Amino acid sequence: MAEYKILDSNSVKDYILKIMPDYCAERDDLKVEEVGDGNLNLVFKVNNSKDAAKKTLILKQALPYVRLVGKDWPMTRDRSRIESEAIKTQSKYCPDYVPEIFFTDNEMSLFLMEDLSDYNLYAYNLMQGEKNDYIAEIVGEFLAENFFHSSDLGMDAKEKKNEVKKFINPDLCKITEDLIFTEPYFDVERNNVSDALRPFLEEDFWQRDELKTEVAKLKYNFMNHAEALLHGDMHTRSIFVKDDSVKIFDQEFAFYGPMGFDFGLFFGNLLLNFVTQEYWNKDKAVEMQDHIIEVINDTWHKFEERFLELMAQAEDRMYSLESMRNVFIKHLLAEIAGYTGTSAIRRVHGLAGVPEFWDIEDEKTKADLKIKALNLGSELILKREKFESIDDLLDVVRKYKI
Ligand code: SR1
Ligand code: MG
Repeated sequence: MAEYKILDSNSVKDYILKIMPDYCAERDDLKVEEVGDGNLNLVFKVNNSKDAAKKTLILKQALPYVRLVGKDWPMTRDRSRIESEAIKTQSKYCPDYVPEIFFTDNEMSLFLMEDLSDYNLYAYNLMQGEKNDYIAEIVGEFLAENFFHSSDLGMDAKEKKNEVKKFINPDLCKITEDLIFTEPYFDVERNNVSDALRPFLEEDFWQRDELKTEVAKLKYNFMNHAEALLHGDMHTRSIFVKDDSVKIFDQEFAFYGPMGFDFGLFFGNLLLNFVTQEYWNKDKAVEMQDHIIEVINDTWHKFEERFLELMAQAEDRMYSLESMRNVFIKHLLAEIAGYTGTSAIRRVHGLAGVPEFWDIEDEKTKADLKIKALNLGSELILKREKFESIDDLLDVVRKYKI
């Protein structure tokens, strides 16, 4: 294995020829393009222009810093190991729902995986008014299988503790701790606050002391509840869709944390899409909002059905108790509501936003929709302990329909 160096389109060719000599006979036949548009890494698309039988590859390399900000924000390269390990672990239970990994080089902080560029990012589909009806079933199953099998409910206790160790991811968790659980609640430099939104934040949102207390509790739970292997960044642009296929990718934030957090990322980002439908799909905003509500409802029900089935078979007889199963689900639902709220709020004015807001040109329209998202997120956080069912949670969401 080579010593770490940052690759470019040219050196990727040398690297591929070295590790996969059979991939391409002539260096000039290799085509390499940097296609990364994320906040953290380099992503190269590699193909053999002379041999269509050779699959296009994606090479993802972690930089020693945050790409979005630059060298002033150093970042561990170990995230590359974590990402490939997490994908491999998740593929044990759901091989069809994560990208295939062909090769890993931890020294170079990179791995090679299948090319999914014929897929679409789920968030953009929804913004364009496109529905993917199978998504709820797949995400629900993915979460149920992975949460059960990576937790003490479905894994030997000693083995699970070793897994927790393997996925200790302090630097990436710190990003989440700061960007999701602290900064949006204060006037800090890294936030992205427009003049149109500032008065609401100063006079209202940043004054919400009860909300801050509840978010502090959610933050503490995030930092201290090593329950299951999480994706850690499972928003609607970490999910690719094509026809009836779904691929969940970008697992570099993976770690052992509370199950409700991944759900919260998915649902929170769906709600940003929900709130902005009146801008993106004026003619069918109501239809799309109903669809998003249905996706949340169906994802939860699919999860609940499969997870309870698995829990009933848990080897530890304490965990298969019916009373335990009921308490578990009730607690999880409240946690999900809380993390749905925090995940929506952080994308409104924190560092690293979402296309649902970026691309709205009129600042007043954008601020009004952002205020809606902040109020919806807050309400979910504050009311979370009262929810008895997903429908109770969705009743709050329905109040924000146009
Ligand atoms: C500095 S990283 C900002 C965000 O990008 C990633 O995709 C995560 O969502 C992180 O919070
Ligand atoms: Mg990401």
